Amino acid sequence: MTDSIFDRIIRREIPADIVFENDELIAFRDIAPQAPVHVLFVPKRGFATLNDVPESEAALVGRLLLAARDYARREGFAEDGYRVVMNCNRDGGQTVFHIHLHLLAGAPLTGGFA
Ligand code: DGP
Repeated sequence: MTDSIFDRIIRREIPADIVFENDELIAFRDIAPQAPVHVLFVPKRGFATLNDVPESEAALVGRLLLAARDYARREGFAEDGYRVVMNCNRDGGQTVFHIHLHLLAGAPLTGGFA
């Protein structure tokens, strides 16, 4: 389990622009957006990296992905399109060691987001 900056956001110890929350997930705007829409979807039960997620949590990872899709639908950009990315460890560009899914949208994403 983690005690990351995202755990501090979950505990409301530091502010964030929260756009979605339920019992097991939270989503907030990235502090350094790489696209017009850049939201991070974060499980409250934190694993440091995707490598640390046990098979028994497969459904949680599925719900994380579908929460991002549902947000895209609610916000009205699902049909135009979006990108979801999860970085893992150094070569994946991961900087916060609490798994999170990036949702990027709002413009054609032609470059390679890392
Ligand atoms: P990654 O490189 O995949 O670990 O992505 C971490 C992202 O988290 C990065 O895009 C910047 C964002 N981030 C880091 N610290 C904070 C913070 O305190 N608040 C918010 N909203 N985002 C943060």
